[in-house]
Amino acid sequence: MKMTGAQIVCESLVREEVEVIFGILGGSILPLYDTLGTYRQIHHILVRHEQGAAHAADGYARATGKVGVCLATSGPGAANLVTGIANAYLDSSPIVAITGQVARPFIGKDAFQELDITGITIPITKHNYLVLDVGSLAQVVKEAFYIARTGRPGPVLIDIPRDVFIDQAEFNYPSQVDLPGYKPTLQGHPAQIKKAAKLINEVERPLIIAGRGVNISGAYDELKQLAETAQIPVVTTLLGISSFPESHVLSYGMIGMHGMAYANMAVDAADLIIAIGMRFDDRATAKVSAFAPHARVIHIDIDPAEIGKNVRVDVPIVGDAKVVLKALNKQILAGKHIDWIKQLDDWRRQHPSTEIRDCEGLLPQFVIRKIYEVTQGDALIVTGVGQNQMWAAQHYWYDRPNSLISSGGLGTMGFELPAAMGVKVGRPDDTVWCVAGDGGFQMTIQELATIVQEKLAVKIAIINNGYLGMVRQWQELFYGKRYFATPLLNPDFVKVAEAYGLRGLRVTRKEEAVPAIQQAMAEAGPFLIDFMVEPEENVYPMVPPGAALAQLVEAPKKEVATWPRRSTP
Ligand SMILES: Cc1ncc(C[n+]2csc(CCOP(=O)(O)OP(=O)(O)O)c2C)c(N)n1
Ligand SMILES: [Mg+2]
Repeated sequence: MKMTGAQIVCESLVREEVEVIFGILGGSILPLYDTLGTYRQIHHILVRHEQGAAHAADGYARATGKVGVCLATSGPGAANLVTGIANAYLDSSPIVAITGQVARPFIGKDAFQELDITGITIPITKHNYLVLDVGSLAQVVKEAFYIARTGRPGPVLIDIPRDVFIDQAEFNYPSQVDLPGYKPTLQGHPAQIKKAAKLINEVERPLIIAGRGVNISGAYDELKQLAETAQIPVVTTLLGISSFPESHVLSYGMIGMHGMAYANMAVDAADLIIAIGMRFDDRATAKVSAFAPHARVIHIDIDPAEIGKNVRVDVPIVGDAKVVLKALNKQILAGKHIDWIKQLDDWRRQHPSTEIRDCEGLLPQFVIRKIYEVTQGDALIVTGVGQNQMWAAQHYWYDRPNSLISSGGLGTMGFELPAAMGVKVGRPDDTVWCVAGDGGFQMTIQELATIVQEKLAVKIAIINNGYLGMVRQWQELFYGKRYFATPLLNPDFVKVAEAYGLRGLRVTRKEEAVPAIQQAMAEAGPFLIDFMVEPEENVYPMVPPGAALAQLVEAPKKEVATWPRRSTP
């Protein structure tokens, strides 16, 4: 049957089981929107800025494992997607972005709202397409979804000229994809797995570093089995948080610039690193030449380009984390490592890292802790970037798989609100808390309107320190306390909430925190709490830039904790 390009796109989206799309329309993409409006099985969410559409699609994808979809018109609409696409690219999140383009005869003429978006997004997409023939449209959509979700997931952009939406072609949705240059390896090489097992069975101080790849592949049980059978302590990267239950006796928290002291010390002392689905990002490794100086390294990753990129690897295994771990576990002997684990426990006792000091004022760490207590850990946490992000990573206790959603690779302020919106759309039955910075929140604040319009019960905690806090911390520690351009004059966020049509509360004192969080939870709709926290609180531990993981700085005396976050074994 003949269909228009716009119908072909919609029919293809239906075949891909797309239920929700985030976007904003405009001239070039209007033919698609006109048709999309007749497809009741696809819910279109009108965001207020295209960056919000991309982050929402990204959040949706991370929370559901499905491909998130966003739409934008040509020129400024497409350009506004760029930050969100880059964010999805760096965190391996599967999204498909569809952009309108000026009609074919206008391409290359600097036409109104013409922008070479495929050129712009080459380095930040897994693949992109400019569709010049309506006859190839179905095939392109099929490939785009396949590429986005398979192998190492990532964003794919499809740019479609206005007249291609109007042209007609026969619609046949391909049942298969065959891309000769793209065949992701899922099974690890048996000889490499054997080598890895031998090493694991031999060494004395093994350490697992779990990254986002474990969350993506859903290798929770396999990771647990490996850790428990061989008695190997587990640390995670920021995006690896919630890939292994943090209450598990073998869990030693996050490594990196603001990682747990004992986790970083463990990396420094280990004789074997088993890195799973992580890419040795510099925020995780700190000074890379001093990373794990005594360890041999097994690196399991689905992307061969990651092997040996930053860190020398002894046993590379290219494959899907779940598939590789299943095979590996068959060759793992029951182990003990009593001295090694005792060493880590001693370090944890000596350097607790996550205790919160007693303080008259409202501490941001305390706020996160109280959100954890009130939700009993049964929430999905979506963070901003900066101090709020690090406190959310350190002071909430993630036992549920894939329960922390955060911008790791790009570190995009403004991710929090639209991403939380996408998470709530994808997981409507879950409690979703958006932990926002007062700076980052203002970068995408307009999505409050979308949240209200869509009746999404996102709970928002603004960690309002009146600063671009993480940068202020660097100015304090490394730039002689010259707070240039970091203090923020903020609007009244409670009034902002009210203006947008949601309930809001301000919390200035410790005693008010729990009742406010409880009220937010009791409210059926969205709710915003403006937590006026201690303005100059710093994130510790901290590995100063350029230093090695083990050269971490712990909280200075005034910040020494007196209130244990959890009992240490
Ligand atoms: C879009 C963007 N611009 C600038 C930065 C640099 N940066 C990193 S953290 C930070 C401060 C964030 O302030 P806020 O959102 O209030 O969070 P806080 O650190 O105070 O918790 C800035 C400016 C960034 N990460 N992203
Ligand atoms: Mg701030």
